[in-house]
Amino acid sequence: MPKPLIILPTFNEKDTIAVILLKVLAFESFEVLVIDDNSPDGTAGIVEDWMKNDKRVHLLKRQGKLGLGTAYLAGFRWGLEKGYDCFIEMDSDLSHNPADLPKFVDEIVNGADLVIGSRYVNGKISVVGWDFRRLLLSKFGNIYASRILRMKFSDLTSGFRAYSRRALEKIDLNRIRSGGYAFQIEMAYTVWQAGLGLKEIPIIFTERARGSSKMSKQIVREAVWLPWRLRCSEFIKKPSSGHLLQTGKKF
Ligand SMILES: Nc1nc2c(ncn2[C@@H]2O[C@H](COP(=O)(O)OP(=O)(O)OP(=O)(O)O)[C@@H](O)[C@H]2O)c(=O)[nH]1
Ligand SMILES: [Mg+2]
Repeated sequence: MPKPLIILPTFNEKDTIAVILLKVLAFESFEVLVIDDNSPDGTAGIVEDWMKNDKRVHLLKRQGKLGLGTAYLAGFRWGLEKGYDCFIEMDSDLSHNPADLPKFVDEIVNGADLVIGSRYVNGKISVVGWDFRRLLLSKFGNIYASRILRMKFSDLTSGFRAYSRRALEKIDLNRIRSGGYAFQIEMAYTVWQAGLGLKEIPIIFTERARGSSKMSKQIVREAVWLPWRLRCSEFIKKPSSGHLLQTGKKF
């Protein structure tokens, strides 16, 4: 049986963190690492209270808001050192459904190195609560990135995903530079270029009902430039592309 670590980045998620912990810890084999960037709303305090009664909850406290990308990288390094072998990224705002978690673990057990929870499998849109503008931005952003990078995936920006230990050991985490959505794209591309196996599984994404979004224009700008930066890097380092476990197709 794998040893899964669910990594929950938090910045001002006091309204949802306890519910997420309850739902994730309902699965007996799961452990949780919360990475909190000194949330002014006291999110870390709620987690610390949980830790008094539950050894499966861990907390990394950082000094201030250092971004989603570096939060996940810190979580991966922490988990690798402690010997976990399945690493699941999940938002802490209830947009991702904890009931889906076992499906991610199953795919890792079956040999996938990156499992992406996709909102757009087979041309369907499985998003609840977004206005048209937000949907368009996400859908167009995904088509844009996958075309430029020649990766036939429907949801490269999804933040609900699982990595095998092998994937995180094989890629050089020190070379990952991006923050928000771009971080998800850069990680998927890096796993792909390492020749590893990727798979998409369908999820339903529900817009947060509480707390506030940390999305910004800067995060969108970064994601616009990233695919071109990654393509340019191919001129320096010859890629060995990975494979899509679902269909075996490539652009
Ligand atoms: N530790 C840490 N967590 C962050 C940071 N920025 C965002 N997060 C967390 O990352 C997750 C995703 O952030 P969201 O604000 O929900 O971003 P999003 O899901 O792209 O946007 P919405 O759909 O508007 O919610 C949430 O759990 C946030 O609390 C950060 O700088 N540091
Ligand atoms: Mg969110």
